[in-house]
Amino acid sequence: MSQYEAYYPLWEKLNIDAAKLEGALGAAQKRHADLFLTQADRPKAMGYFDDLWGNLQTGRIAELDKLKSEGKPLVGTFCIFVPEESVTAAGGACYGLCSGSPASIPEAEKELPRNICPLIKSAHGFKLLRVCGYTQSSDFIYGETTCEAKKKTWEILAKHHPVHVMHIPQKKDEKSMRLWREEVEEFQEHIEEVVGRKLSFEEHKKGVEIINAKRKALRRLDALRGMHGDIMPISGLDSLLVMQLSFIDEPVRFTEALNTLCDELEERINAQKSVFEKGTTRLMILGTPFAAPNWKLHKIVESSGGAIVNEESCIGHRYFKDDVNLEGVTTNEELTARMMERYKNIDCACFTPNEARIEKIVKMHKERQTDGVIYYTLSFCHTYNVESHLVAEAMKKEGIPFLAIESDYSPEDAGQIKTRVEAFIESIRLKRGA
Ligand code: BJ8
Repeated sequence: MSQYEAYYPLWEKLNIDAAKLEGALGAAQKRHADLFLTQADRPKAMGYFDDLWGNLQTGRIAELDKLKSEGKPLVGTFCIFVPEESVTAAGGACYGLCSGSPASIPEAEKELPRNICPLIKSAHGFKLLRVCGYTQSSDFIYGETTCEAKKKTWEILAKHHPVHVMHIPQKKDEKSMRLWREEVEEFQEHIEEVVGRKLSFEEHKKGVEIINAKRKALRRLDALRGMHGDIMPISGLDSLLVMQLSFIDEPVRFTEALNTLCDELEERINAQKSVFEKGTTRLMILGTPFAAPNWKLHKIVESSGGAIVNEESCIGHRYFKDDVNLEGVTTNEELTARMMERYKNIDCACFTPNEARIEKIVKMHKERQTDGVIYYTLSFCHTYNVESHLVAEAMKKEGIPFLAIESDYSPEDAGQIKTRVEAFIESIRLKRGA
C-alpha cells in the first residue's frame, strides 16, 4: 500500500496526475534527506520544517482544500509584488507555486522556448504535468509583468488555468505609482469577488499584522544566523529551506515555529555553539530567487569551506526587509497607501534605475562582515544579469571580493561551479592570510 493512498481522492479531485506526483515526491524526499538530514548538529527545531517539507503535497494541500470548501481564496504567485496581505485578510492562502525543479522543464519546452529562465519553465511544466497541488488548488494564478519571459508565458499558461496579470511598472515615479496602486486595488477586488463581499478595515489590518509578524521572525533568523561573527548557529542551507517554506505555510503557525527555532539559535549563540568552524569564509548571495528545491549553490558553497550568511534575494532579505507601517492608519485607503510605500522599496532589477539596491548591498555586507559576495543569476534572466555589471563595479570600488555565477536547475554544471567557488574561497583566504 502506498504511503500516499489516503490523499488519492484529494489529488483526483484536483486533477493531479497521482502516479507522476508520487514518483516526484519520492525523489524530492530522498534529495531532502540526503542534503539536509545528513548535516551535523542541526537545530532540533528544524524538525518542524522537515515535516512541512514532507507534507508539502499532502497535509498542506488538504488544509488548502478545507479553506476552499469554506469559500476562502487560494492564490498562486511567482513574485513578492503580489500582496499576500490582502489574501490573508480574507482568510485565504497566498503561496509561491512549484517552480524550482528541473524535472518539469522538458514538458514545458513543448510550449515554451528553451532559452528562457528555468523558473518560468519549471512552473509551466508543473502545470502541464499536473503535479503541483498548489497550482491545481488555486482559484487563479496571479502573474506580473516583471520580465519578458513571465509576461508572455502568462498568455500560454492562461490556456491551462485561470490567470490574472498585475502590471508592475518599471520606474518608481508618481505616474507609475498611480498605475501600480490601481493594479493593487484590482487585485483586492479579485479577492473580494471570491469571498463575495468587501473586506473591512479591521480584516485588512489583521492581514497586514500577520504578514508583518512573519517578516519580523524572518529578520530575526537573518540576524541570528549571520551577525554574530564566527558563531553561526544554523547552516545557510537550513536557513534557505525555512525561507522557501515561508511562501507555503500557514503564516501564523509558520511564525510561531520560526520563533521557536530562533529561541534555540539564541541559546546556541549564548553557548558559543556554531555549525561552522572558526574562520569559515562568510559569504552573501545576491540575485535571483531560489525556488525550492533549488538548493544547488548553497550545497556547493557550504561543502567547499564557505558559510552563507544571507541571501539578497526575493527568497531572502528582499522579501522580509520591510514591513507595512500601520502607525496611525484608520482606513482601507490609507492602508493601501502604506502597502504601496513598502512595495516601492522592493529593489528588483526589473526597475530602472535601481541604485538603492547597490547601496543596500554594501550596507548589508558591512553589517554582516562578509568576506565576499556571490552574484547568482538564473540563466537567461536579463535584468539581473545586466545589473550584475553595476554591482560588480560597486563591489570593486568597496574592495569586496565578487564572484558571478549563472546557472540553471540542472545538476550538470555543479562540478564546474564547485571549482569556481573553491577558487574564490581560496583567494579570499590567501588575501586574509588565513
Ligand atoms: S521582485 S526578482 S520575485 S520579479 S522569472 S525576473 S529570475 S527571468 S523572479 Fe522576481 Fe518579483 Fe523581481 Fe523578486 Fe529573472 Fe526568471 Fe524573470 Fe525572475
